[in-house]
Amino acid sequence: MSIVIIRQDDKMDVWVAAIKAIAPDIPVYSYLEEHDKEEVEVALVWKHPNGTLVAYPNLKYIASSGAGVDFIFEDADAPTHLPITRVVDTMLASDMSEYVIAVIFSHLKHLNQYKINQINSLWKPMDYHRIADFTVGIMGLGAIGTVLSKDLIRFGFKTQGWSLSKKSLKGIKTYAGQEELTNFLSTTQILVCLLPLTHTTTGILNKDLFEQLPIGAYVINVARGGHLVDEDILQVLDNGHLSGAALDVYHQEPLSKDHPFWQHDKVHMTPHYASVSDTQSVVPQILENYKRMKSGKPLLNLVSKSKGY
Ligand code: OXD
Repeated sequence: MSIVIIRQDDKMDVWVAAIKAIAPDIPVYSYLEEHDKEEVEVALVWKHPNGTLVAYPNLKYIASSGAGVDFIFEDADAPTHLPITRVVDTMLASDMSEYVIAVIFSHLKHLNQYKINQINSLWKPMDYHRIADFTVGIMGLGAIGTVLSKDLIRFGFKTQGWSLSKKSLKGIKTYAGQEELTNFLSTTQILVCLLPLTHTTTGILNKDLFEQLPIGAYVINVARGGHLVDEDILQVLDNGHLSGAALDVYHQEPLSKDHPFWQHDKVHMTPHYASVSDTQSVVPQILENYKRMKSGKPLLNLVSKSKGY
């Protein structure tokens, strides 16, 4: 009875070692090494190559090693009738919150523009903004959005949130559903997208949405590239409706070298690094679910198939 790890990045060995360190009795394999596929009960996946899960006939559940599970549903061959779990982790949430807050402060103080000015040897002081100048609107009020909202409030930001279904969070005004989206957008000067990627949210960051934000609004997408319509954001950045955007996720990762985002003065880019599952923090919950599966207890952090997250 074993766990297989299937991912395409360079962290396979780190995950195998992290599980072995805590649970030396549980056989754990990289999908690339020789192993008995019939013995495997759990697939711990992160952006696995499509089609790789079908090789395991006795899987009991699929575990995403991140917060997102969209890539599992995108694999038409994945056995999505099985239970799917995801990571809900305080470190993943606080890392994301720290990243978003760093980007917001950089925007307030024009640090991106000053870097560009420095490269051009340009001495050009600008008026700066203060925390009190902006209302931050968070789209997606799950575990990560909740931590971010608390941190923003601690810094003194006026904070509000929007989610697909109604949520109430201490200290912030919340909006829900399509019918309240316009009101939420019209009062949001810095928009942070933390939504899960599902059929409902694909392409939600589009021209129609951007035009409902106040002129000069700033957009931060740390969720998935699939939320954003790239041509639409370029259009509203170029016509001045948005003052800038910080993007950490893209339709294609790594982003192709000829994509216009790379050279755009108003786009601040990072390579899907805002918040990455830390093995030390996450492996205990992966093993807790393994134990639960073995003893017939309900799994933690189960994904709702109907919602897609
Ligand atoms: C995640 C991510 O979903 O890193 O955990 O994007």
